[in-house]
Amino acid sequence: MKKKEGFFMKTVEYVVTGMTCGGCASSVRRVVSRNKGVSDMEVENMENRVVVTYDESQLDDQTIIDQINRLGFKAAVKQ
Ligand SMILES: [Cu+2]
Repeated sequence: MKKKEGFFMKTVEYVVTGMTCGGCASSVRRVVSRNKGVSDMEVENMENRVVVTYDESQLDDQTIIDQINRLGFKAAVKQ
């Protein structure tokens, strides 16, 4: 966890299954990147991988996971 401009940023990797094409990846990107506090995001549907860097005073893992699941995919924090 590093301090950046007064906020606590963290980078979390999620395993997301069900993203079968670039369109799936775009919808995940669109929904999650809209959250306040997201500073960076990577989506790789071929690798079931989503990486989000966010300010944990504004957002949390469960919110991100719920948003992805609501789109019809299955998300979990990578262990
Ligand atoms: Cu798709």
